[in-house]
Amino acid sequence: MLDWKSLHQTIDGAERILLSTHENPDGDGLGSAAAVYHYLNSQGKNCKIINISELPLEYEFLNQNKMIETYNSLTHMDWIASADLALIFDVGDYSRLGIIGELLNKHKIHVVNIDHHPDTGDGQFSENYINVDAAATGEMAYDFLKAMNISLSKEMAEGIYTGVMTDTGSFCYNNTNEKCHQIAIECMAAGVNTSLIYQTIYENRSPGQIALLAQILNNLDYNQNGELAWFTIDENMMEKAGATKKDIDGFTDFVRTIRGVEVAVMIYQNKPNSCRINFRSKGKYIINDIAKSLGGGGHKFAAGAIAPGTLNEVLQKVLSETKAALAHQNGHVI
Ligand SMILES: [Mn+2]
Repeated sequence: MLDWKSLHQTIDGAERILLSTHENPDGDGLGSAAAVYHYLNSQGKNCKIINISELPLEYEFLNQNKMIETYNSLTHMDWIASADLALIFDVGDYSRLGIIGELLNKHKIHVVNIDHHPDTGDGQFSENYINVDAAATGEMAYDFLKAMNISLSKEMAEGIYTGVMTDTGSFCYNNTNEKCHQIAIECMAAGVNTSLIYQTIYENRSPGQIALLAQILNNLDYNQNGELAWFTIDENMMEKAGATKKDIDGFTDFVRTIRGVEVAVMIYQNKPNSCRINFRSKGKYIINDIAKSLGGGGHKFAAGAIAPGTLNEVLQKVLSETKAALAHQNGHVI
C-alpha cells in the first residue's frame, strides 16, 4: 500500500503546483492529471497542467476552462521555476518530460512521480509513488483521492474514468481487474457519461489515420509461425495518407487482435535517424524486456522504445531481439 497520506501532506505544504505527463500524452496521463487538478483546485492551490506536447483533439473534453496547457517558454518558464511541487503522472521515464523535466531539475523543484510503470531507477524523481499492479495511473489518482475520503466530483471522475478506460482497452485487456469495474461504477454514479467518452476518444478517427491503417494492413508481415506480426511506417506512408504522428496510436493493439498473433510490433520512423517501437502481447510472451534491451521499457504486455538508426537498421535489430526472446520464452505459458 502506498502512503497516500504522506503525499497529501506534501501537497498541503505547497502552494504552486505543476502537473504534467509524458510527451504524446494519452488518456491515462491526461485523465489522471485532470482528476488531481480538479481536486487541487478545489483546495485553492495555484496549479497548472503543462505538457510538452499538444493536447490531442479527442481529449479536448478534459480541457475545461483551458486548464491543460502546452509548454511555451514565454509563459511557462518562470512559472515552473517558482513552483513548489511537481506531480508527474504515468510518465514511465523522466526523459519523457522533455524540457519540463530539465527545468524542474535546474530549479531543484520537488518532483513526485505517480506511475504504474516500473521505476526506471534513474533517480531523477524526488519521490516515487509506483504501483505496477495498478491497471492505470487513473486508478492511482482514484486511490490518492480515496485515501482522504474525497467524494468524486463529476470532473474528477471523468479524468479517472478516462485513464482506466483507455489503459484497459475499454475494460478488455488482461490488466482489467475488479477494481477497474468498481471505479467505473463510482464514476458513473458521479455522473460520467461513459458512452460519450468512449465515442469521443475512439469513434473520432481522422480519415488520414484510416488511410494509413489501410497501408499497414496491406503490408503486414508474420514470423514465428504467425505468432509475431509486425509492420513499419515511414515518412512516405505518412505523407501519402495525410496522417500525423498521433494517428499511429492504437495500430499495434489492432494488429494484436489477429487470430494466432501473440505479439504485435510496430516500427515507426519518427525522425530521419530514429524509430519508435511499440510492442503488444496477448499474454503468452512478456515483451517489456525486449523493449528494455532496445533502450525503452513499459509493462509486461505493452511496452515501447525509441531507438537510433534508419528504419531498416532498427527493423533488423527489433526482429532479431524479438525472435530470440520469443524462442527463449517458448513453452513457458505465463
Ligand atoms: Mn498508463
